[in-house]
Amino acid sequence: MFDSLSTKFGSIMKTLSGKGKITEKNIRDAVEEIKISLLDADVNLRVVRRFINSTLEEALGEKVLLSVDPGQQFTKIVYDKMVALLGGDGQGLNLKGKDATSIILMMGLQGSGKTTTASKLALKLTREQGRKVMLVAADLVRPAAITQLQVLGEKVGVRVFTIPGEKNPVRVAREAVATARHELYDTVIIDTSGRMHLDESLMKEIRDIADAVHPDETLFVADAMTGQNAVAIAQEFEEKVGISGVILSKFDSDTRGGAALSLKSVVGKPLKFIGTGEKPEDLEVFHPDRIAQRILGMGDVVSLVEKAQQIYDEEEAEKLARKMQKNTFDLQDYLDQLEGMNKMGSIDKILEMIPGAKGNISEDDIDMKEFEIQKAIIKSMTKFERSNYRVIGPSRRKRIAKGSGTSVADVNRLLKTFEKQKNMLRKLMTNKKLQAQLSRYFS
Ligand SMILES: Nc1nc2c(ncn2[C@@H]2O[C@H](COP(=O)(O)OP(=O)(O)OP(=O)(O)O)[C@@H](O)[C@H]2O)c(=O)[nH]1
Ligand SMILES: [Mg+2]
Repeated sequence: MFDSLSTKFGSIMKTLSGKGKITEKNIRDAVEEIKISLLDADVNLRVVRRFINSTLEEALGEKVLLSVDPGQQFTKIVYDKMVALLGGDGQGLNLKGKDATSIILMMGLQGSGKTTTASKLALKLTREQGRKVMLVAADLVRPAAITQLQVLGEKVGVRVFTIPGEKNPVRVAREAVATARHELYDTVIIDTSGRMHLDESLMKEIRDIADAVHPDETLFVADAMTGQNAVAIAQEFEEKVGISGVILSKFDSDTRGGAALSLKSVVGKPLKFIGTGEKPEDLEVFHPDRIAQRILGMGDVVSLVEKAQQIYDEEEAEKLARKMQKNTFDLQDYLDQLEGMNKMGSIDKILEMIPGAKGNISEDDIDMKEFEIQKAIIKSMTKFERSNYRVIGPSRRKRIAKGSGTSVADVNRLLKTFEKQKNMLRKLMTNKKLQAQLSRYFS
């Protein structure tokens, strides 16, 4: 998501950065280009207009035109506006303490991802917050819906409440909540049915369930792939039922992302989570600042480090971040990264999070076979060579190539790639803002 938007923003910002002086015309041109790329990305027209006007107003102020680094000032303004557009500070769920029973109601159109997301949320709340969660099968429309939730519930180790044969979803919801209170579950997640299109009976059904159980969170699940349509539907749910937050599913899809950028602004409700895949773990808290950084091509180092942290143990991740900060990242670290990569998920997802990686690293670089070759090469190096790549001259290259069953050209290529990465990391780490972010993260 946001791929082409991010590429375009990257080049717009690049034109302005580094200029000692920029004129009003430069800014107007850049803002015009931003406008076009937002519209191209399918962002709601009203949202674009508001975004553009407020950016222009601020950017034309003296602060930018007369500042020492106008390009940077301009980027900061666009970044701040983007964060605001996406919803300001990230927001989690508003649930009661564990001594009471909190209720989450999932809603949305058919196929938007309600059932999958309900189970992802159950896993997250169980695993990360130690909550005792009950899933409730209140989709009684689609015949296989109950079984689907049961299968998912089993996968994530969460109980699924059903009443066999019952046709009234309100009764299922009510009884589930009563059971949960009685058996001291602190969280109840109710999966409801979706319809192909908005219709009165769907709205009424959801409203009746909400009236019966008084949910703490009514989460609207929107499919990122439906684009602008998702915005209109969310608005409808907000008017008819009331929503407390939005979850954007299928964020991993190859869509332009305009819906995500418009939702908060049009519906006025925060985006709380994003679904990033089909597996139960693929649900992330939505952080407006990180997404804004990703869109502006500033990358998403914190998410990346967090992801790494889930895989390696904490100590390892911290070591890596410190190395990145101190620029002592060596071939051994590179090897460790390569080995961890399979575990971290698709290369694409990772590249998206590395600032400057998109566009700088070509398709060839992300060839898995190439990674295997690189691993073999580093493994044929001595410990000394791994930590001092500069000593690897022609004769060592020959030996390493032979030892790893590769060619000298392969070794040369690996060293070049490594050097490029190292330089990229160095540049990244001299970026004060990111550095501050990292040290805040690891303090
Ligand atoms: N790639 C990807 N697929 C997803 C994501 N979330 C859900 N899906 C897939 O989308 C499809 C529909 O998901 P469901 O959870 O069944 O959707 P639903 O809203 O419950 O559908 P109904 O109950 O029929 O209304 C499934 O194949 C899911 O695996 C996501 O974040 N990424
Ligand atoms: Mg469902």
